[in-house]
Amino acid sequence: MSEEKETKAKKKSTSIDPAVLEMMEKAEAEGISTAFSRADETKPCPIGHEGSCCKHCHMGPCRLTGKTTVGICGATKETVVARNLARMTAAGAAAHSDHGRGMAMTLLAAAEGEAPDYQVKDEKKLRVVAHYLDVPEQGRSKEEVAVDVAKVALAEFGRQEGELLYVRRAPAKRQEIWRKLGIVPRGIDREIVETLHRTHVGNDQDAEHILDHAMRNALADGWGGSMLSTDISDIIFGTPGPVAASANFGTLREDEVNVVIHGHEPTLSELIVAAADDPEIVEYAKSKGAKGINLTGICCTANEILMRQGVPLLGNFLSQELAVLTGAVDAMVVDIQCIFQGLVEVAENYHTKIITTSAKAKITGAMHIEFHEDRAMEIAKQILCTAIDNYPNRGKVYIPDVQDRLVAGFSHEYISYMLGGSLRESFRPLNDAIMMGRIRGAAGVVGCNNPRTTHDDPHLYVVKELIKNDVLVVTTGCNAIACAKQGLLTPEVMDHCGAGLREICQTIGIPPVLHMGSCVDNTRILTVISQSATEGGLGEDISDLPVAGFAPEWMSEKAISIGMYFVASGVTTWMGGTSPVAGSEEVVRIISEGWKQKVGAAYYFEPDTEKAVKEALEHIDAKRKALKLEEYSPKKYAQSKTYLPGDYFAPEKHGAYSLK
Ligand code: CUV
Repeated sequence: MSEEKETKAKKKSTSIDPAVLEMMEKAEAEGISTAFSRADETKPCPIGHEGSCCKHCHMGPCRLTGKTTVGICGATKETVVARNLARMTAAGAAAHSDHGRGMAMTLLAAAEGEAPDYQVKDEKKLRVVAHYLDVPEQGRSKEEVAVDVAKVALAEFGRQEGELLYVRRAPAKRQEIWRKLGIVPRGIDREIVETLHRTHVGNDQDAEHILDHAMRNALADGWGGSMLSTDISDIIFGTPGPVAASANFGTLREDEVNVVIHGHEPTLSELIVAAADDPEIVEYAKSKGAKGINLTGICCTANEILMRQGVPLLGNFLSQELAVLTGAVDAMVVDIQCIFQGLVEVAENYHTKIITTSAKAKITGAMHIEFHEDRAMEIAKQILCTAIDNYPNRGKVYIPDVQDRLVAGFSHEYISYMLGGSLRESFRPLNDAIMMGRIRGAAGVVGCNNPRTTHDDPHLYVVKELIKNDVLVVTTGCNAIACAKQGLLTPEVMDHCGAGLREICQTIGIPPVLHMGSCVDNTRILTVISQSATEGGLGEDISDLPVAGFAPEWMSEKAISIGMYFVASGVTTWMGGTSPVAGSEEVVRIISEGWKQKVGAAYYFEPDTEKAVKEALEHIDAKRKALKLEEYSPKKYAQSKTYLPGDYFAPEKHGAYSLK
């Protein structure tokens, strides 16, 4: 291949996002290192990559490869691979659950009057959550209830015995399965600590046994820390309902102070959104020559403030460094998780201030303005003023003119409301549509970006194929952002979905791809499927439902925990990319065939995206058959519009929207 052709092919395989490709060219021309270029330069260690490296003691690391089949202690490949997967689960669960703990502490501080900038915004949800947590609420003020809800929530982290209270939100049959297997999570922290204990040298050395506990640990995340996080965020900031917004680099403004919010928690970002509306702050921005303040977001903190405030999305995980390269970002405010240390180095070439804000996460070389909830608004304003002061330091600005529209904000409360109206909120119409075969099934498509694959390509492929095949898609995290950037969260997408699904979506008035929020909000999906399972007509348990899970471009340990709690809850899940358990066929068997027997669902790592979708559709059809539902026939509800491979719904393909 000629050099030019090779470069073109390489560029094409980097991303399907035109704005990202444009910015990549700029990075290359300026010789700036990004995750994309570093991924090219750094090959993953093949032994660690497949889970066969044990570095849990200082006799090693033992690399179980070639003739070496056991570690110094005698640990087998099965044990080592299982340990590594369990530890990934623990770290992922710890990250999400600690975020949940933070939300509970904010609620407590707010209710006790120690965080005056926060209030209970959604009292209805507070009272519903009180009921789940056995907190009496009748005849009590919302503050009284909130104090108790926060305290009970915090106690769930330190619970030593019994069962997490939210386990009762799962269908009865599912709870029985967990009890029979002895994997009902006790306390959130306890399960995480126990995973670390069991996987310390010389403890649990039976792969299946290690992995049973990994499931318990993941369940503590899904039905514990993460679910509490979603609920309490809704209580403090409001339960989302549909909002229209826009996405991609075109959400940056040349003539306004651009503040990019990146990370995961809504606590500070919500206040930044409020502070940006303060007339004094706006005036201050004007005094520096800007027309105003423009907020746009990256990763899950962006999803949080999109869902509740309609703040636009700049991009997902792999867009973070490229955002700085525009020269238009006056401050990037980060809190926790998914933040590249590389941002600081990129920012050295531009005027952008990278501002870390969490007491848990500093980055060498970044500015640190620590966030404290008792002075929340004051700090939010201080951060905005720092960005405003930086506006006059801008050099040349380059913003790709790429932007698409989106509709987000589909909380489970809203989904059930739109299905039945306020008097008859229920999942009945959804179940009926599935039973009739108009909707073939449903799938959650979630998770990160990973520079080891073409950015956003597997995400988009999976979603498009599913809706074309009459599968309703719910999305969160970086998949949701990928969908947003390519116009998949718009009504126009209806033309690209199967006729049956289209008919239902048009009747109910929803898009076929529902943005349900951030990664902790995957628990909204657990709630939807639990309610769908208990509604009737589709079996009695989550594992009876014709549903599937996907994380086509996962990279974080949180995604491993999420995938695992979906499987342990009964949803067969396909993770994309290469497998972190490929080092042991036995572990691969345990988490697929083995778990199918145990929990009624399999955990697959499948690098071939087409194959994964095909298998998932077969799985959905098999579930339909087992339920004795009408056989799904795509022809029954008129012909669907044909979709051509490579036909992404990029703005240029269906007419660019200008929202400026
Ligand atoms: Ni929490 S965990 S890269 S932002 S989805 Fe995006 Fe979502 Fe993965 Fe991180």
